[in-house]
Amino acid sequence: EPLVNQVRVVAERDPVPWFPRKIADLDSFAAKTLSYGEELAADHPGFTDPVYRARREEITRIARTYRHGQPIPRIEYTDSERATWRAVYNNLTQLYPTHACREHRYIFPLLEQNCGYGPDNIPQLEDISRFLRDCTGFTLRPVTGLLSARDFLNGLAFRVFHSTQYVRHHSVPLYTPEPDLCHELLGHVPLFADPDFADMSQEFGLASLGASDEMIELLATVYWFTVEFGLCKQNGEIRAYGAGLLSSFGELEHSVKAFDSHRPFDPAVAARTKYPITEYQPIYFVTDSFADAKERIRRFAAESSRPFSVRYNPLTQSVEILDGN
Ligand code: TIH
Ligand code: FE2
Repeated sequence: EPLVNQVRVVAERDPVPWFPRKIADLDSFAAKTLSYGEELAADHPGFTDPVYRARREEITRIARTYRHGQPIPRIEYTDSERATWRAVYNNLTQLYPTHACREHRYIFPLLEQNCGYGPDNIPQLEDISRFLRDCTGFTLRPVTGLLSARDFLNGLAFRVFHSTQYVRHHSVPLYTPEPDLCHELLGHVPLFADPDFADMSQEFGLASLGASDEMIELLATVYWFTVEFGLCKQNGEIRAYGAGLLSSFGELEHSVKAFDSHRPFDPAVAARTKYPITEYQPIYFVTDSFADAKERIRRFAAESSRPFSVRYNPLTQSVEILDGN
């Protein structure tokens, strides 16, 4: 083949987007956080209440200056925030025995015993992060609001979960369209203590490193339909494991009995399904087990055209490039 053609082939190949290679590289994300609320309805109460906005500003300052390795600063929550937490907590814990998956129900009492979970106390990210590290090696990092899908997923490759630290607006305790501390602590945290679920989450992260924009979009969509809004079948019953369900009293109750909306989990199908972010989901994907979901996600990700593969080295907390260039 003439040299000129070969040169063109090389030049046309898309450059690999930058990605973090060691855990401290995640420090660079803070400067790129999307300003919060961009994707939400302008009439959301959180964005029109000046007192609430000021409080958010105060809390998110922590996330902007946080660096890897530091303890996550503790927050003294206000009476209003504690009342919101109590309402969310008391409502949801009533539903968990009949609506939450086995893994969530198993971990929850451990969080009450070890991390100060309870209706009268808002647990601190630092205590939870230490607990998770002992369980599965997952840790938390505070985040101001929405990261790009790429940055958020990249964090999971290092078993790092970016968590907000502010509480939802007091007017909307039972459903809110944005992540908040109730969503992170009641929805996400219990599952990150489960080894299979932790592995499944890291699969998303590893697949996202240096992936094309198109692949990031597909992975973020599969993530949405699993880690955020996934259902599973256990002992013949439909249960929730998605954090967006486990943190929303209204949608948790709705989702498990919305049989017409249930589909068997297939990443290739989920990846191309459209979804709303400010209302209940019209479609829920149902999986048998996290181990099975992880395997399907891994196979789905392996079909991507990324010219190299990666492996996480937990001893050095860094990513090794296995082949390619
Ligand atoms: N809707 C969820 C709740 O009310 O707790 C919050 C979110 C889930 C996913 C994105 S925001
Ligand atoms: Fe979430």
